[in-house]
Amino acid sequence: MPRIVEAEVITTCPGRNFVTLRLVTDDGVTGVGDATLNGRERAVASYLEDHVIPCLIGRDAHRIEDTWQYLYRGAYWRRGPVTMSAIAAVDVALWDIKAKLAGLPLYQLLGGACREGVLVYCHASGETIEETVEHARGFAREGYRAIRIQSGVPGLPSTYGVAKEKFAYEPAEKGLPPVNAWSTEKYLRSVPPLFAAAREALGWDVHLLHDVHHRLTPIEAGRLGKDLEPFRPFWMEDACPAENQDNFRLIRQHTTTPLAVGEIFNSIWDCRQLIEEQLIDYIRATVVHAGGITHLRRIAALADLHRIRTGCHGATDLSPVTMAAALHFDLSIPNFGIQEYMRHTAETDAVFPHAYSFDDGMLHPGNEPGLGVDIDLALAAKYPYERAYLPVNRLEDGTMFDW
Ligand code: CS2
Ligand code: MG
Repeated sequence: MPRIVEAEVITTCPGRNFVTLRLVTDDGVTGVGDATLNGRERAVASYLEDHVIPCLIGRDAHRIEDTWQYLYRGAYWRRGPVTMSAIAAVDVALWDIKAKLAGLPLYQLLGGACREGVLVYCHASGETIEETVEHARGFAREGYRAIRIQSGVPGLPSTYGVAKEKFAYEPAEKGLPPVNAWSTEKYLRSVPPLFAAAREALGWDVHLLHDVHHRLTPIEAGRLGKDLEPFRPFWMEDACPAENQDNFRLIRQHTTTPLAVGEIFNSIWDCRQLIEEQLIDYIRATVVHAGGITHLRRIAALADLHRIRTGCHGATDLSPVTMAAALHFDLSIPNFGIQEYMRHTAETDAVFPHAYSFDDGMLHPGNEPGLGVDIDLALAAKYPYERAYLPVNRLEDGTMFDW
């Protein structure tokens, strides 16, 4: 029986912070798990180093479910993004070890492939509609079949989702949290013309997605969903905050635009009502923030009962370890919908060498035993942690708002 004999938390910052748990068994097999919680990275690192790791040493690495239950029930203080990200890191590292010991790519242990590849969507953005559409055209030429479109809002100095550099929008700023400005009225006026221009330029064979990022009331979300119906969005994401899952009943009453939510969810309890009442169409919970593969499979199974598909979060603040694990998960479940794929920088890819690859609008995890991803410890050590924050958002009158 393989016993866990070493456990290490590696914090590295190749352009942005990542926290990785690395486990080693007594026969030298290693497993990695992502523990990155953007803007609160040290909290999860400490939860693992100071509280979880002492309990892992000596445990049977094959006992994934028992370890999950031990860390979930044994904490007493259940759920929350820090706890569930720490549990996720242990869970994924143990699945990596188990698959390596079996000599199989992880998806084969999860029931094998249900599809040939994993449909992904990328992020197109720009200060203006024209810039955004041009950015989207480039991705369409690269073979992406699904593109998220986000543009600047006329009259607002800054907003979510518009990349500063050409590469990708990176929601983590060194120093103290930058302050964005928000106006729902200006935003609601700006989105339908963006979709009209994108459909005009890209046609109907590409899926178009949009992220509202928690900023509307339910009735405003109903309004936007109705306005976008002629353009057939693939989904409207995070239409409003979802602590009160009832909010989505009101949105549902007013629009058939598909709804996606859940990237900030950390357990099945955050989405049970949304799923059981079919208030959403895609659940966005992720391997890294919703308790790992073990718990995310439960969420996907509940969603499948209610004809809801997955659409896992995949922003650059989820490391390549999460992307690899997500792809094995995505390949293996019957109700897969789509996978977000914000490409990491070359520095990040060098720190996390991986087997997953992109072709014809899809990703595949590869067939290396385990996850097919690792962390280069020597290279990781060259990028020390640098505290960084997500932006905050205020209305034009200064009222603190949702970002
Ligand atoms: C966004 C993320 O990718 C998305 O859907 O919501 O960029 C999100 O803002 C970041 O992951 C937050 O850390
Ligand atoms: Mg989002």
